[in-house]
Amino acid sequence: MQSIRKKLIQAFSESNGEFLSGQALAEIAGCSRTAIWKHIEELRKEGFKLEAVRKKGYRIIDTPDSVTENKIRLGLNTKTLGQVIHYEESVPSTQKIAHDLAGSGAVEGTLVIADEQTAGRGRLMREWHSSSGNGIWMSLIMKPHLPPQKAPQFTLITAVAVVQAIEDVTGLQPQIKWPNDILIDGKKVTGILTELQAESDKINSIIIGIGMNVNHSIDHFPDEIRQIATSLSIEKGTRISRSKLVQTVLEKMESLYSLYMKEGFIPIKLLWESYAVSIGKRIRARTINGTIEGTALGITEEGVLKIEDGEGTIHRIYSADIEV
Ligand code: BT5
Repeated sequence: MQSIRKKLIQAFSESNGEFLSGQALAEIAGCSRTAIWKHIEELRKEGFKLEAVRKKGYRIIDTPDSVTENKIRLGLNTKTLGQVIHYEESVPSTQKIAHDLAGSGAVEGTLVIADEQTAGRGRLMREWHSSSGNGIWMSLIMKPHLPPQKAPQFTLITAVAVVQAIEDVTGLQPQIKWPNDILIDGKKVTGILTELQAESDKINSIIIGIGMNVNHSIDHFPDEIRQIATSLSIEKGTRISRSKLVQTVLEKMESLYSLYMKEGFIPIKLLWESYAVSIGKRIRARTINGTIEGTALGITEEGVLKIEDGEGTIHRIYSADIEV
């Protein structure tokens, strides 16, 4: 069933709004015309508007404002990332589902996405506010053949992919605050959570959680984050297609990941630094071992933040919360 739907969506993606006959669809999907008709009805129930014209066939004329599997697949231009999609309306956390899937043989690029999270989380088990229908709450499973020490670089690769996607889709110009915050005008619009399933010398899976505030108005945020959070729609003043953003994040991520696997971290580092908010500025880094104040010099070739304090000592920061 599922593979027929996949082929159908793929055919509509490639048809660029042209009609596809029932016969052509049946041939592409390898099933009967009755089966095609049933799938078309399912798509209609999901909110897709399909025009049916005698002797011409079907074409999609409108799509729902959703992040369902079908909606993300329609027009997705990737080879591996997002080729398997698990969509749920409401889950405690996409991260938890992705961990379970990764542990039971999920392929690289598997995407878990939900309309709502009831127990979304950030680093150190902090709460991640994930209200229904207006954000992107997703976890991506990656399986690079690399040692576990490389995993933090994936936070930085993802940050670059998210910034590029936001720029492409909205024209806004976000900045990155090391290691995992994407900001617009100093307010957080996206958080990234990179987690690992690994053995001592090799990564089994990296689970990359991405939380993006997209169509929130300020009232959607609870009091405690109203001063520090924003959404793309608040910044842009219009609604933004969540599915288009998901597709673009996956596309950017796929090309940055391939660049990284071919050429290493240096090209990513250069891109990352061009979007970073804190480089050259005085910052305060709160780590589990205490607070360090100084000038942010940049990141190392491993993605570690370097801070020079008042005495000229250079500190290497592996994990911290940064105040700019
Ligand atoms: C993060 O943690 O920024 C990582 C957030 C990752 C969320 C994604 S959503 C999909 C996947 N499934 C999950 O359960 N998680 C991932 P951290 O740097 O620790 O920031 C957490 C802090 O951000 C909180 O303590 C709040 O201050 C603030 N915060 C919470 N919700 C927010 C929101 N929606 N927008 C902006 N800031 C928020």
